[in-house]
Amino acid sequence: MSAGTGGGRGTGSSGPSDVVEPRVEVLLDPGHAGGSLVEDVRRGFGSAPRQLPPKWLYDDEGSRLFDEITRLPEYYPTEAERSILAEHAEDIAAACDASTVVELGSGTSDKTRTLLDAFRSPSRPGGPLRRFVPVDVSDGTLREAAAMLSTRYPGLAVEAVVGDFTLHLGDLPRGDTRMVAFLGSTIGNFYVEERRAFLGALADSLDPGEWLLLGTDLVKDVGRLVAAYDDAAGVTERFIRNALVVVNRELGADFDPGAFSYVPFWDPRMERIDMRLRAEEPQVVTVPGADLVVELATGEEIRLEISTKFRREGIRAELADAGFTVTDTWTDAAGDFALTLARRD
Ligand code: SAH
Ligand code: AVI
Repeated sequence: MSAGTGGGRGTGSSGPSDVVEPRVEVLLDPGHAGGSLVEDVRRGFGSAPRQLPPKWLYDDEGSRLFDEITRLPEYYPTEAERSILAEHAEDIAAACDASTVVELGSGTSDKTRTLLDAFRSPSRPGGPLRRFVPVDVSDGTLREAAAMLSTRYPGLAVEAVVGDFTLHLGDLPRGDTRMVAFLGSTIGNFYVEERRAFLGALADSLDPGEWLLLGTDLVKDVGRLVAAYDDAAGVTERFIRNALVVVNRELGADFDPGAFSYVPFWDPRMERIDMRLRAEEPQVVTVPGADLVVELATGEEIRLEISTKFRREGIRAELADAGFTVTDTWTDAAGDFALTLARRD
């Protein structure tokens, strides 16, 4: 997220003819980084291992680095999910009667275009999609994507929301039947308890009969998994290290990102990649904005992100617990990634 998100609630307007300018609603308050980051730093740096929620990875530079990650040869999830969408977007659009698509953690909405193409088809059984609501904490990336989509889909109402999907699910636009798309396996970046809370809150925010399209990366060969998060070009390392730069900028901290080494590893018990930074020397870091001093011994680690991998039966069970019934699941040819369509009970 950018410091100083700019704009206000509903800053967009309708343009002439059938071109609809994107509306951008800002739900993050302007002091977001100063408030919520302070709490996250105080709570996270006081726990063992020390940690930070992954949303702080996505300032403008973090969003740019993530985009670079999606094009790395080792990072297979984006292309795997794209290939499922290329093959099955029409099946998805035909299987659900939504006239609004909400996309959580939409980023550049790059893959989403394939889905929107299918939903916009005049021959779609439920009629063409009326509204698209991309939701992201990364203000600049979201605005750029929303403008691109309004140009590409004249007549589609693009109503972007700068918001946090752990806080703002209850504030999503209502009215039509909605399908919430949560792609990219971003759900894997939650801890188990957070994932349960998120799915519960999502179910609460939807009416019976509304839809969820969930992208999940599947458990596979450990060598491929580790390589995807420890790429030869070092882009993932820069992405993870950037979180310390964010804390320096937003809270005036004096982390030296170069004094840490990047330590990604597979946790077989939790079936997740764990991405940490390890102090290479003893350090005393001051974080004035959080009124905090962090003392790190050599070898001490900060966990910046996890990326959980899933099994089909686990996805079905977690969705059922939250109040969803799975109606379809599609995977890519290699069985690396799954897209699951589920209906709110
Ligand atoms: N959906 C895209 C992007 C995935 S990267 C894809 O499949 O490629 C994760 C995205 O989620 C980023 O754009 C990031 O800014 C956003 N994000 C991370 N935490 C968030 C939160 N708590 N609320 C809203 N967006 C969040
Ligand atoms: C956004 N999310 C699903 C990515 C992942 O694969 O867990 C973030 C990422 N972190 C490092 N590489 C990619």
